[in-house]
Amino acid sequence: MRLSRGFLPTLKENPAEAQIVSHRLMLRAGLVRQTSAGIYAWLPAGWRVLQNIARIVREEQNAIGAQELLMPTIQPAELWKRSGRYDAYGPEMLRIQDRHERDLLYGPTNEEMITDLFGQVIKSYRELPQVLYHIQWKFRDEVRPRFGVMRGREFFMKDAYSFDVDYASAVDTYRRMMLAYLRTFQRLGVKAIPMVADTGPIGGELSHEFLILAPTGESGVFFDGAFEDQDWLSEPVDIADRESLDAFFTRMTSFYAATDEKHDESAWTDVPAERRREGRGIEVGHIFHFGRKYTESMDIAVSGPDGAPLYPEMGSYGIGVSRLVAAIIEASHDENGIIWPDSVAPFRAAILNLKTGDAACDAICETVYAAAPDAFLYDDRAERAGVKFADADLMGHPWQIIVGPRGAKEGKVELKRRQDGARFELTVDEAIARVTAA
Ligand code: 5CA
Repeated sequence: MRLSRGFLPTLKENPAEAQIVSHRLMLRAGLVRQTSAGIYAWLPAGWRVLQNIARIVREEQNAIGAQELLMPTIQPAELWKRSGRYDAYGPEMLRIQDRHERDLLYGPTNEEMITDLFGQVIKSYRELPQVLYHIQWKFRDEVRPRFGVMRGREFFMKDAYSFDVDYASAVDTYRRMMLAYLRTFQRLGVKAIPMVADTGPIGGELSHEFLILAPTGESGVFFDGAFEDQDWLSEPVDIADRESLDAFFTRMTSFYAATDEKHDESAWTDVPAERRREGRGIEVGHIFHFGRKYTESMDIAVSGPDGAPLYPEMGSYGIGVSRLVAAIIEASHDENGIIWPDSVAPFRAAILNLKTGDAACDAICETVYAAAPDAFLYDDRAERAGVKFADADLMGHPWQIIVGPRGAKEGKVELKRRQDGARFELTVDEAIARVTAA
């Protein structure tokens, strides 16, 4: 994309309404704009990040056999009356009436709808397990939406739902999902630590939340630093084998990790002092096993091995996709702006033309740009070099390809890595190869 033609509005000044760094940087880097309290439009750069996150989430869900579908945002109230949650959910639910005075709602979550769909399609225990998910907008009328997309009213969530024949099989599904989450967050370039959690209005007895360490987090967290060194992408787990899943879960839960609500001071003192990590965390994912809560209340059964009705065991598994954009920024920025992990960056590199109109600079920039016009943001504006450097740092591209008149004469460019400021003088071809390498 050419910056001169782009819908990429950067701001020099800090917006007064933004209290935390990710909110400030998201507005300043032109990722989002608020359209009403707690509701945001995603501008092109922000939408690219959101889609990159969704793609990684999707790949890891598919890898454990979950199937993607898409349910609507608007749901009939009748479904929630069947589960008994329509009244219980309270003022966080946005209730709507259509022209025929039928009660609808903007979905805050989808347990009821998926259970109903499941019941329409799956008739026998032989068709279990089923794991279904979608990535869709949710609405929760939060009393105090704040911190930008971190706690919005409308937000983008991946929510998966599982149906198993019995408890043991549901636990296997839960553990597979846990592994998928650890892999997802690692690929997103952040360290999210799973912690035993309360289940709240979703209900159920087995639950973990995943927290990213950041000073602005809403929960206090305590965990064993050894967790940060684990490589879940090369963890040898056979997801089709119960014993292998059990060994993985036992190893994973052997590291101490708890939010302040669940903190156990005596277990904490067993963690070697140099490995104790204490701080605040942002919840980016939450998984629940809740058994037959919805299948029973909504009377959704399949036929069991003996022909009698069998109520499947369920779990639900959320990832805050839009919240992750803010959480990644909280965990990865400096005083100049965002530092995007390669996997989620809206653009791989910015091409900074330090002297537009100079024939050599223009020619080199066009050559580089032509190599990957969708992955590169070409700063072709007639602006001062200082403005271009500042905007590129603010927007956080992993690489900057800097093209100035002196180097251009010799066919050379300067490559800068945003993460550590490392600089390399390279030929045009070398620079392209370096930046486009996996
Ligand atoms: N049905 C379950 C799991 S599918 C569920 O709704 N879980 S949840 O309430 O924990 O939400 C899942 C994730 O969505 C949370 O971990 C959080 O990362 C994100 N989330 C929840 N509320 C908001 C909000 N107001 N703004 C942004 N993200 C949110």
